[in-house]
Amino acid sequence: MSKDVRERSIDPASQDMLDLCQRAGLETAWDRLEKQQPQCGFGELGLCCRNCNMGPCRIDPFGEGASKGVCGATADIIVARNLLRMIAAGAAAHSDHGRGVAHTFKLVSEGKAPSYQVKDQAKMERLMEEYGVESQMALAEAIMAEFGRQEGPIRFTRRAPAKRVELWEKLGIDPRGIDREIVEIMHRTHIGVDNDPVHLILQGLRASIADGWGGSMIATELQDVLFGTPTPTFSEANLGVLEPNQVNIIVHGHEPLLSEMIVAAAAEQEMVDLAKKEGAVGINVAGMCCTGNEVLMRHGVPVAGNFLQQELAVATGAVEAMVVDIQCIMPALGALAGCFHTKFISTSPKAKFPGATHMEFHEETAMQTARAIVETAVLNYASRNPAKVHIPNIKTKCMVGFSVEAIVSALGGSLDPLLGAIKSGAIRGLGAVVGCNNPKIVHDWGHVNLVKELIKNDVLVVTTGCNALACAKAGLLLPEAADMAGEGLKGVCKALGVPPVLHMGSCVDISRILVAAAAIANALGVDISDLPAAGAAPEWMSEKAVSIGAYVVSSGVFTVLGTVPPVLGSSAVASLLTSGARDVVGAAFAVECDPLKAAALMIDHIESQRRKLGL
Ligand code: SF4
Ligand code: MSK
Repeated sequence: MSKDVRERSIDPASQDMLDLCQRAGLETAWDRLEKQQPQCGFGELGLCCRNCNMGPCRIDPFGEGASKGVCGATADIIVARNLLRMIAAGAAAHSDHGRGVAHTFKLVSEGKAPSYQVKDQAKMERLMEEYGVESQMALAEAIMAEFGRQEGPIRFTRRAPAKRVELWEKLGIDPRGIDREIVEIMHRTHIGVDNDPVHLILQGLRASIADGWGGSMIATELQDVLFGTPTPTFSEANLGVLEPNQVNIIVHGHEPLLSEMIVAAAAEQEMVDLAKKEGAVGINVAGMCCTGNEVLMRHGVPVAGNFLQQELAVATGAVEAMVVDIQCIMPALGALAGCFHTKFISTSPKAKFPGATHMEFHEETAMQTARAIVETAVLNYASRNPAKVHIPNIKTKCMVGFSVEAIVSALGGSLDPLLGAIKSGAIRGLGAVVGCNNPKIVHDWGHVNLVKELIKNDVLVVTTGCNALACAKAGLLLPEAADMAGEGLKGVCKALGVPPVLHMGSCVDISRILVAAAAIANALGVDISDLPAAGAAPEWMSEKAVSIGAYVVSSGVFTVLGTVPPVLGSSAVASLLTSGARDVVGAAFAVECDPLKAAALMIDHIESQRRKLGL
């Protein structure tokens, strides 16, 4: 094996496939990152502006060239505006996902989406009570109205502790409608509108709160209503879940709306019989990224990998169909799929890709589309070239599906045992570790090392997204992983039979972490910012992660980023985010690329919060 694959990933299955890709001349994201070197220094610092056609303008960070854009915008203004546009894009992505689920829920209540039913009636009734409405239809309409609401508040923001809501109101960042806040960012960052960096960033926080406590939370809650609230279940993770003798269908992206139907269609006897007729022994659906997390935690569907493994999965030559919906899908997949028999199938009316076959999904005909996709995959099995098949024989068992409801139930019906363990010091605090992969960081290295260090120090970890999948592959989502934890956490996990790292779902399910944090803060009679808790995104890359970071900090949680955000071109913005924010929202960001040092920062913070609480 060549040396550099170990410099690209710590995951043996990925190393195996990277080695194969190198030998076969198949290009991956790591190769393309190399070809991008050196990356634009102005872009890295956030110092270039294309917001009008007098530009593009860029500020010389060494103070020798231009210090202002043509309009007079300074480094501080340009960096703040660029950051805000990242937040807007991230909040838009999560919230449009939430809107899609809300739209489906509305169609179900109108009887227009026969493929779907309400699976969690009790949760729907709790939501109806929360909204003060009497019918499913009224709930659907009230939730849909959250997006276009001209005045606040967004209902779910009131799940935050009262002190937090008061603070948001005082700061003027209690969000109005979700769409309104995103539009206002685009307006304020247009040339010649808002040119005060602090004022700009406060609007970024407001829009991000509308994401976390709005769009993302709507997605989570209604997905639970439609598809069931996750409960702990066992499955497997990594490329070894692909089956050599079965039709392999990968569902990739973020929305479970179609993938739920694909899982059901692939289990139909008619489809299985067709697969057998085509020479396969069955149909194997596997997940990727957050669509993978969704079907993993609700159905135990095995997951083939996280963000940086999407190309590696196709390169196994054993994938009949790579079915994608929205977000985190590399446009490179089309050309790569063209080197194999793999059908690259796009399904969202919002997302088309070069080299893809488009089989458009609509809620009204979801099951028919799912069947057509599964049939396409099955009929493609005969085109598989066995000489090109290489599936790494590597997969790991995992325990997933810790919704807040499931955590409370594992604790025997209330949060008290958890609070007791935190108070006694058996559990020092909570670490929320989330986010993507990024080839700038050795794949999974940041995730796995940070999480291992936290649990070793008795910090209970909750995880979502690609971090959750990195932890699954590393065996950290198993009750046995408690042996890697410190004595206190180990004792609690062994007593409850749970892993020291709790899988809470997909990216939008970071809203579950907010709900859990609010519940713990309320039980202790404090604000979220007082809790012995810290967050981290060790390998983040997406704009959604920027919005997530902003709403997590706005909610009062100290957060460590493992890749550097493009803000260092403005010392004013950088210091606002890393220290000034503490005086405003009670929490701030830190940037630390070394996962062990990042863990140390989180542990220091947790210990100092414990001292302040007198624990
Ligand atoms: Fe340049 Fe100002 Fe236009 Fe940006 S908005 S491109 S800084 S002139
Ligand atoms: S999939 S946003 S790479 S976590 Fe949610 Fe992973 Fe990040 Fe996409």
